[in-house]
Amino acid sequence: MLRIWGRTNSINVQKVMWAVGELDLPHERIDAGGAFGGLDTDAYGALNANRRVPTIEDDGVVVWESNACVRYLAARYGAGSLWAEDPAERARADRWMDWQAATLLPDMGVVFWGLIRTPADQRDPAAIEAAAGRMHGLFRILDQHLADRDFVTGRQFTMGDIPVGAACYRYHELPIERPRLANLAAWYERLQQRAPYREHVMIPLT
Ligand SMILES: N[C@@H](CCC(=O)N[C@@H](CS)C(=O)NCC(=O)O)C(=O)O
Repeated sequence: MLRIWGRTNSINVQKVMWAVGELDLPHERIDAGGAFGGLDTDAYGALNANRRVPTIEDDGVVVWESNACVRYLAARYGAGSLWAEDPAERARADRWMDWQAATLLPDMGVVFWGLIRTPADQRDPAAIEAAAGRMHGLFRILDQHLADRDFVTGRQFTMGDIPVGAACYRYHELPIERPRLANLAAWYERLQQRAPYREHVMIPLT
């Protein structure tokens, strides 16, 4: 049985659970991290020396790093749906997965942590505003990419939509002003038609 360690309000856990939902995999999710703790035990450290969530274990295979978990599940269970066998097609998904983690997350993290997880009297408004400005610019790039595509790789939903899709929900839920990005909005509408997205990603920001 596939096991996933992680708390539901973590975007990185949400990516994995969304993939699990899309693939309809039998699984057990174990609350870990945040208020649940459990990351400092020897048993968890043996699974993931970084002591972060998510971690998955599938038939003896242990994977950590959320995007690596999504890729593993897609490769193992999602050939032809989440996973493209053609390297060029798969690269079209990979680049947006890496873009979410390496390019978007630094600024999005400042805004999310600043506005959602930091008490009002301890916030750095200038840093939040500057990061929000950069974040809008990054979503504008994704918006332009989506101008002639239903999903990030083309006509079909793939693993490439998962990290940026999870980030897109947060973007729309953050208490900030956003530019009107029509292509992004249309894609976000399409994502909302997917039950696993609604179940695992579209939950209150905490
Ligand atoms: N790059 C890692 C980041 C993992 C990470 O930082 N996870 C956070 C939650 S989003 C965590 O474990 N925080 C400590 C905790 O939950 O106690 C990934 O994508 O999986």
